Amino acid sequence: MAQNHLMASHCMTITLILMSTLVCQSKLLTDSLYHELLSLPIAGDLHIDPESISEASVDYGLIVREIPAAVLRPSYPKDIATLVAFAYNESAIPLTISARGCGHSVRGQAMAHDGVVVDMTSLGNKTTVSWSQSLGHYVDVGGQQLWIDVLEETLKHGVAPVSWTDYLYLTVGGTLSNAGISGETFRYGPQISNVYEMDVITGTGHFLTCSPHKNPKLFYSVLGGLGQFGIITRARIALAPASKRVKWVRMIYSDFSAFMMDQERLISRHEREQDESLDYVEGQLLMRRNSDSWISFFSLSDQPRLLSLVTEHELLYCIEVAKYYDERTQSTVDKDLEMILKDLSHVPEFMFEKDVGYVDFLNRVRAEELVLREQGLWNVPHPWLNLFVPKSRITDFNTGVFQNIVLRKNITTGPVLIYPMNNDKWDDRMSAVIPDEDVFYTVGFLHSSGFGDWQEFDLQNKEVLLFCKANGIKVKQYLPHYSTEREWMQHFGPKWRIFQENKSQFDPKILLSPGQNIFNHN
Ligand code: ZME
Repeated sequence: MAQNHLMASHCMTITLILMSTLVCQSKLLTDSLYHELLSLPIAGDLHIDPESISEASVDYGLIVREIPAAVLRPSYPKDIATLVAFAYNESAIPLTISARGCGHSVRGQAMAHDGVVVDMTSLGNKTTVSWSQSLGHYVDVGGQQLWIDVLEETLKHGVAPVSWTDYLYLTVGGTLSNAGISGETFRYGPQISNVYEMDVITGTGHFLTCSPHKNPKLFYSVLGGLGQFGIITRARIALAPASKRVKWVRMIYSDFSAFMMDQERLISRHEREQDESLDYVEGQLLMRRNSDSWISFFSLSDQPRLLSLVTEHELLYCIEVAKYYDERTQSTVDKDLEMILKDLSHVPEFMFEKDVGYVDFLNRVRAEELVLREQGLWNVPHPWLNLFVPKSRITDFNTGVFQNIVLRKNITTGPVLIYPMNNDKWDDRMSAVIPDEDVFYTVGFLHSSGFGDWQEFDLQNKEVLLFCKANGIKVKQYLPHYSTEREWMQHFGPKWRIFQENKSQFDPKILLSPGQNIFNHN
């Protein structure tokens, strides 16, 4: 072991000498910082080669670029604690630290300018499914693990998590630091509402287990905490018996008010508490301009009349629902679904149904990814904007944003998601911020900029936010991106004081996740 560390340190020293002749290093990266890092027992897991550095300098958004001093690929969670404890206790130079999973942030949230990016994926997969009298089935997974791997492992035991994101190649730590939302959220709450316990390395280098009963302040701060309080190395997640197949339905609306009323009915308490209710409710804005992002769901024989309807109306709205089933429920699922959908007001003859495997459904965005990769349209800028819009203003939002800004600009490529969820499935003690109405919509502009020209989308995003501000529509950003403290204070509203207080307890030296730009405004 000691030998290994010496060897590794030696290698790093040589690389260092080579590096300093190759790249223009930032002023902060003094020899003394490297000298100190090298003396740590984790020296062998620190990387400063150009490839490691440049990988950690970008994210899925391809909009911001921040160059770290080094990348840590920990062998064990305690290696992260060693790094953070060094940064907190010893480092003469302020050393920021960011946990990075797959780097699926879109505004540099997992970056650390002149700091250390912890490449969590080096920790690998370890999944333990357990059962207890009080909790039923649950799974312990590393913060670095992908949800697709959690799904695969839990299915071996006939169980699975109940709340998902649309895309499963994201890490557990990453989604729990935000919220983790999808079509299941209306019924089961976001992913952060389905966590029993976590192991967290705080900004002081302490390795703590937290839950609603043990270190509760840390538990509630970390969930939706944007990486500000600690690094999640383990999460214990609620499981339920897994389904086998899915009835997957899309219904088309030309009238926004009918669309909205039906969507709200489908997520209402009355509906969701029926035993045989829907498992998933989402929705999308359909336009000719972004038809690439929605047309493939429909059969070739249905596509012409859909394209003709969208040309006639310019804007269509689509409600997408799913009902999960297994051997036990397959004989009744069609009848149950028919009951749930029977009085809806979609355009007549514009309901489309598919029957797919459970994993194929949950992993549906992966199929889109593979197509986009094939076309060279995956690793392109993603100037995404995700908003939570209070229900009371969603009609004004439709008029001002969808019917005015979006149609007039006519630049939207990629999906535009719109679906409602229930406030009572969120826990206000957690750091995640939502509007304070019983029902609010998520609206996601998942722009893809095929020509590398993201600025025009950014201008549209700014116009949308300005419209909301000017009209008093109190939207909250999901996966928020702000650059001033004033905006962050406004974002957190009444939670700001607690958020700040928790910061000073768990990361008093402001070392963690600097890429969020919340506390590091000098
Ligand atoms: C770039 C891309 C995003 C391709 C498909 N998507 C998505 N489709 C549907 N829901 C999504 C999504 N990305 C997040 N949620």
